[in-house]
Amino acid sequence: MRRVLSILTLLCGGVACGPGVDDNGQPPEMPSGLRPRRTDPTPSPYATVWKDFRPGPGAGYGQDQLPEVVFGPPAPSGDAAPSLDVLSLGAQGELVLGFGEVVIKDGPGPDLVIFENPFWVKGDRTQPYAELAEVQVSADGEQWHAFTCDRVGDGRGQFPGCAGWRPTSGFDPWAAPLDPGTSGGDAFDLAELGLEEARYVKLIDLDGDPESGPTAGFDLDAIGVVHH
Ligand SMILES: [Ca+2]
Ligand SMILES: [Ca+2]
Repeated sequence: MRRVLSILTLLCGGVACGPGVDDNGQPPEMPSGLRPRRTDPTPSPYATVWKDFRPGPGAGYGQDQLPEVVFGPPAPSGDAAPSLDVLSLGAQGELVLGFGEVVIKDGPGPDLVIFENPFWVKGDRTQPYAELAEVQVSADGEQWHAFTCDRVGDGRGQFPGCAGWRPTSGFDPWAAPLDPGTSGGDAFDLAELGLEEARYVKLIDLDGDPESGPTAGFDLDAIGVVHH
């Protein structure tokens, strides 16, 4: 089952939760003394570089916590409720993150994992509360390669090639390597695109409803690298 309206709208009371980004899509400047809440090992296998954000209509949620809300590991809240530690992209919004010195490499099987905040509606694994995005990767931040996303789905709650439908599991986020089999989230394999490595990931919301602001569209929690 797909739902256009975001449950987070209820939690934000239908009003903007954050101060927003500037005209260039940049996050607000961090107040002095404010540090990211997470202590990441070096190098972190999660996104650490803020590259670009073009919020779509209905965005707003999470923007008061940029950029660290999308850095570091995911903050799973179980299969039955959404993580609130996310950034909503808005309808057709776009976000690009990087990984610094960490290069995503094509190893056996999946190479990166996208963590949105889907959950199983009433515990039914055929009914994820899915909000989909297309995933693109790039080695230089200029030339992009898109995974083919089946946004219609298979009718059993799976949307192959898309991000935003497989819940995050409770797992040790610093166990190396990151294992999509235990972490949950949506896994992607560079080999499907014929690529050996990538440095940037772009997410493009597919089905967000501008009327469901400030939580419209895909809600990013984290991006993790499996092979690097
Ligand atoms: Ca691979
Ligand atoms: Ca969501």
